Amino acid sequence: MKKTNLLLICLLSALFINCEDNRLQPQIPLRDYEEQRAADNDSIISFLQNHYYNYEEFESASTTTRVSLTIDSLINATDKIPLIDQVIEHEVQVNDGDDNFISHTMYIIPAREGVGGFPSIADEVYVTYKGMFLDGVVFDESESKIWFNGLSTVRGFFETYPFIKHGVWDVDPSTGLIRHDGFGTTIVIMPSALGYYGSTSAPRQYAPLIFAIDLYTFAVADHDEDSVPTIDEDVDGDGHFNGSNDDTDGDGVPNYVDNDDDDDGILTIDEYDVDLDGFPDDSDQDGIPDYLDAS
Ligand SMILES: [Ca+2]
Ligand SMILES: [Ca+2]
Ligand SMILES: [Ca+2]
Ligand SMILES: [Ca+2]
Repeated sequence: MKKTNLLLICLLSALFINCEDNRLQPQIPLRDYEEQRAADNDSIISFLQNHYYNYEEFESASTTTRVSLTIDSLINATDKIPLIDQVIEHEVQVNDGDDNFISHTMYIIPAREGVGGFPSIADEVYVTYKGMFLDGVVFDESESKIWFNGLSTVRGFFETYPFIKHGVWDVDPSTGLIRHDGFGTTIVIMPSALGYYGSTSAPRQYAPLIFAIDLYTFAVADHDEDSVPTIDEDVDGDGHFNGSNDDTDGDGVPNYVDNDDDDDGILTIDEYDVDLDGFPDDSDQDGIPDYLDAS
């Protein structure tokens, strides 16, 4: 089967102007988010109770070796630890398209702890990954390391970044090739609303997704290159970058892609931290930093 990089659908498809807000515009109405949330969560809980993953392989593998996730039924392996006993729950708010935010639960398993720090949800990551449906069908996998731009994948994928520690790398003097070591691997099981939901270009509509993500390194994203990290341009801190609260000057361009956030004619990069003390400047000391203060 030809492998396509379905995560990149987000970048290429007109359905996903920006995946981070999951505002889909399909031909037929989307299913009710509340009903789908409940159905997906029931499917996921049942799946977690009845399956296990190859955790022994992850435990015994060398820290330089990538392990490919496999998940099997507990029916013939009753001595294995069920997924439900290994998951951490994480709530994520999703916009249902009418600016109602519905809380969805994603289930996270840190399969292998990395040695470095965690990216933010907005950062650029260098990863390998495997994506599966609950029935075990692999719909996407990259065994080769690739970069993903910040916020360019389905939400449940980038919401997992703060749960994966990166690794370290060096150059093998004998071959000149880069060697990676100590990278973290995290498994996430997510409802369809954090995946492709009802997108007509989805590999399967309304399907909960499983990903295993191996994180080699990352770069702090700054989409508009205004020197403010993208994660700090989520003004209200709700994890959504296109919200009405995230456009300080109200010009329709959210701060993370607006290089003059207060529309005062001075580029953000020229008024954010001019004295280079590591803090946003606030000349008139009114509590509003200069780059967000048009007055
Ligand atoms: Ca926001
Ligand atoms: Ca703006
Ligand atoms: Ca900006
Ligand atoms: Ca400005």
